[in-house]
Amino acid sequence: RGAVPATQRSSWTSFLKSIASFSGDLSSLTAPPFILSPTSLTEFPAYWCERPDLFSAIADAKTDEDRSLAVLKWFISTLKDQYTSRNESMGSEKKPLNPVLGELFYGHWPDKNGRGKTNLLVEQVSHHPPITAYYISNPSKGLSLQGHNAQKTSFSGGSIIVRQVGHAVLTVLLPSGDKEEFLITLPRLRIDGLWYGSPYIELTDTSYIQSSTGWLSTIEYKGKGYFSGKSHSFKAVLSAPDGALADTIEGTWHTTSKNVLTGAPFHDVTGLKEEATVVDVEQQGEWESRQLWRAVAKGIREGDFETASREKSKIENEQRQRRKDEVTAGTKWELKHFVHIDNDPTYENLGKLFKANPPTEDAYIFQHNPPFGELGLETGAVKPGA
Ligand code: 0T9
Repeated sequence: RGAVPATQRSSWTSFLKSIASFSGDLSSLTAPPFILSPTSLTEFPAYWCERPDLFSAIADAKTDEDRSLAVLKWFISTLKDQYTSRNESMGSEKKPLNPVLGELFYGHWPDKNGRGKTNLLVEQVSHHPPITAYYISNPSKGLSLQGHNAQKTSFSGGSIIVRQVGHAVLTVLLPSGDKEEFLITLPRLRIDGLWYGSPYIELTDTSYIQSSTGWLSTIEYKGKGYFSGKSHSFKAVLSAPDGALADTIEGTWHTTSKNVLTGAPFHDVTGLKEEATVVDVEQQGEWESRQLWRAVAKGIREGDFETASREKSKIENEQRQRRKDEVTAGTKWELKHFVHIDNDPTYENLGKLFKANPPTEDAYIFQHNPPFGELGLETGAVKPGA
């Protein structure tokens, strides 16, 4: 149990017991200090774009097949950042701060080498269960990614099993004026290494990227002992609109992969990622994640867990009071940037093509509304060259 500090052993054991006997919203359980991260889940959508050149390259592909390959390459290249970056920066997976309703996170990646500027906007649209909605856009390239994330968790064989609920839709405005959409579903996660106090994620099962042109990527995830025998392995198959197999890619998503048919290298994430540019915390509004969690994060970073937990309670109490006041006043919290719809037509229509399970999902639609503009972030995707 090497990674658990001696003084936190019993508290880690009881935390694991509470996970094992609990199913539902893990984010609300109190965990021992050594496993706490100073970062809120509202920052996580930034992982979609920490390789902004690969995102922008989607717009430069010339054929439907090449565009689907570019989307697959970008998607696979996000996985290392999404699922292993806490291990790299903090030594293991950690428990993120549990966002409050209305929490916001804004950022961007600057224009460099003609790749265009990429904007990131995130809003916490539900607290219990936690649901995070995001909109990422590169207007000069005609690209936008809209999605939301929630999790359903259970415990099995000593690991936490996380089914991701939600999906993303990537929209590409083509030079012809046509619009191509990609429905992106999300892999399942297994959180291993809990007993030793050094949790890490393995991806399992299958996820899909379905284009409105009919091209489909089917991505299978395996850990140690399958395909290549290595952890973080995947195999992706690209099929044409008529179902014919066009390409097979194999490798490990946190390093490199290659095209099995041609032997050509496919993705490579051994190089550096690029974190989003975010305004200094001093200049952030009170609902912006780093400002909102400032005192808690400072406590966690400095090992002052008394302050961290006192500041966390303050935020939680303030939230509880807010919800009570709304009930008394008969009002409802208004989302700032998104509108909820019960049935996403893009999910339903594209999902049919690969028999998505579930067959329908809800979505949060970005409203292209202020103060998006005031933040110096361009609204919406515009036609390339327009
Ligand atoms: C969307 C991602 C998601 C969010 C996190 C499961 C998890 C919350 C959700 C799925 C992102 O695109 C990708 C990466 C990591 C996921 C988190 C890993 C994790 O452990 C947490 C859960 C809620 C816990 O904090 C479990 C308890 C903890 C002690 C284990 C480290």
